[in-house]
Amino acid sequence: MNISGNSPPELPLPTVLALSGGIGGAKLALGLAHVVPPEKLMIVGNIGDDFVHFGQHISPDLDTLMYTLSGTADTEKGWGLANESWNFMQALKKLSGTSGACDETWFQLGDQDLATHLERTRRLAKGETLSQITTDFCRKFGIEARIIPASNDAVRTIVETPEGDLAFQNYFVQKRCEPIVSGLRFQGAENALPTPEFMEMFRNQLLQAVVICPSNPILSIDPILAIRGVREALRECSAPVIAVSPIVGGDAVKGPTAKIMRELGHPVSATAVANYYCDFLDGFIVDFQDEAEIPEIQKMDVSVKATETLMTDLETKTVLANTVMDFSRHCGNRTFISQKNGL
Ligand code: FO1
Repeated sequence: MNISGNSPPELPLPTVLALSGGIGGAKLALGLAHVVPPEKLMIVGNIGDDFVHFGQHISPDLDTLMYTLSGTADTEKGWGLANESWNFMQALKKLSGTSGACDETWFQLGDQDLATHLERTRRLAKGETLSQITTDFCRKFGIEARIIPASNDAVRTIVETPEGDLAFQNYFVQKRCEPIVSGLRFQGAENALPTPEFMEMFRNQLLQAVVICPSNPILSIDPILAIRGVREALRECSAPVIAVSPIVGGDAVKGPTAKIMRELGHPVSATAVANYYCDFLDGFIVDFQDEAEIPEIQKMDVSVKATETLMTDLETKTVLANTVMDFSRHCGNRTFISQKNGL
């Protein structure tokens, strides 16, 4: 309610839904934010990487999205804030030493970034949802598009290795992705509910496109798909679902995607990524370098387009985002595709 007692005007429902992890996905999310009117864009971020460190709730992918879309991200590192200071870390290192068994300085928290985690944790403890807090933070960062977590419930990626189970950040940052991955599980996903705003998108008759950003399919998108009802909603949604391959020239652009795919027995190829999503996919965008794989992917009844997928600056991000949106229009709606397939 506002001061006059009237309810605030209802915001129009967004019509483009993007699913994203951190660094790679956030690049396309930024491009989309430049080509889709901001009130029409909703970005759902992975929360499988979230963890509690020094008692603070850290949501790396939501923060990477928020910092990237607000233009405040450290684009060199891909995470954290630009022009960051590290006084907290330096003071912490002095106290904990470098050899102590309880040294927790392996996870770098910049001074300004720390404020995000402290304020989030304080508000979660007061009973606000992660979605409410993220929405409010984004507004304060001047972001007009909506960024929300995939769920307000806890979903935690557990990496199974020969050394035992590792929480995601212990695997990713502390152990630098070195242990062999024998399996992954998303603790809590089976009982977690998707955020209501996320599910509402699938009921929106005006939904134009669902975009799976070029994030790691196994580490960043799968924790979203594992949440109750999400994969089914994607299979049944009326709008075209378009994914962008994170593989370029048979390798991952950055990060451990290729290593993990290999260790889990998946070929490192655009085809393997398409196969991962093929039960709900209408369109798939591959890099020019992987063009030879198009006939194989088309066998999955998926439309495929080759383009330049490397995003090195704002222009390449917006060009790719425009290509994705044009391609989604080309892919048409699900009814047409179902008729085409005689389903
Ligand atoms: N990644 C690192 O490689 N090292 C870090 O010390 C680190 C700290 C960090 C702090 C806040 C935050 O939001 C993200 C941070 N990341 C760090 C990135 C993060 O661990 C991963 O990039 C994502 O979880 C993977 O998407």
